[in-house]
Amino acid sequence: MTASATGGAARVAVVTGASRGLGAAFAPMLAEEGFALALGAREMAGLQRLAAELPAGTLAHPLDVTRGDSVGAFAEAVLGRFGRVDLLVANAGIGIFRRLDEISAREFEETLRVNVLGAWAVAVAFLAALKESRGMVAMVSSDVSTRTFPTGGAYTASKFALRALARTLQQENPEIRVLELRPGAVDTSFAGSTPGAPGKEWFLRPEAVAETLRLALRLPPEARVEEIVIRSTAQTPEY
Ligand code: NJP
Repeated sequence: MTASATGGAARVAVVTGASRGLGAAFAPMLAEEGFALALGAREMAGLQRLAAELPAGTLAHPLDVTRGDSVGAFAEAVLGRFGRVDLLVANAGIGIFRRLDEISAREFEETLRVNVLGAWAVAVAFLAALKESRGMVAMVSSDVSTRTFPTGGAYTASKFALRALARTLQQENPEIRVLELRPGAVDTSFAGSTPGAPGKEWFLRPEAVAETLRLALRLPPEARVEEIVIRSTAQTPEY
């Protein structure tokens, strides 16, 4: 693969859930690191606003990770445009927080469909390209992928499952590197919250999580960082 096939960029990064929040913070960091970018989410307005601030050639394409046809069309557009993928940031995710006797089947199912099956579908769609480039998958999981709390049953079940998915993906594909990136509370629109709302002053800024991914990307290729937990110093450390 030549650099001209990637519009001059040596490496290509795909970010899912890039219309806002963490995904929108990963993108400029990755552009600074020299990646050409492919951004996916359902809300095109957010993707296009972000792409307008990024280098020309950034691809903004609709993506619903819960729909196989959408994942297929997205992967086709990315591979058609760039011909390679070096980094997949599987970041799209939702959070619905209710007690187990209050959450509906539809809400539980949607949580698993986005956070687990969505990440699986996207990873599989780009797997051949990632193996060819000996690339990296960063699964954006959570500090709660190893612990539970009341009202977090559906969400933590999805992130425990995502952790299992990340590890199995790694075991099955030694050519690539799989990172489980595990942020604590981050000031985004997550779970219907408002960025900058009162009470969220102590949350991590999304840019701090992006900087964490940057550290992992800058390590030598023989170094495989398997997981990173990053939390605000104001958050109680719970292991
Ligand atoms: O949340 P938010 P974050 N298909 O709501 C997209 C994890 N995390 O940035 O489709 C494709 O601002 C949605 O796009 P749209 C969390 O579990 C967070 O904080 O346009 N994309 C938007 O771009 C998640 O995995 C915290 O609605 C879909 C993005 O996902 C990741 O961080 C703590 C989609 C969500 O942006 C990013 O979440 C933690 C679909 N079907 C883990 N559904 C935290 N913020 O405190 C949603 O431990 N998206």
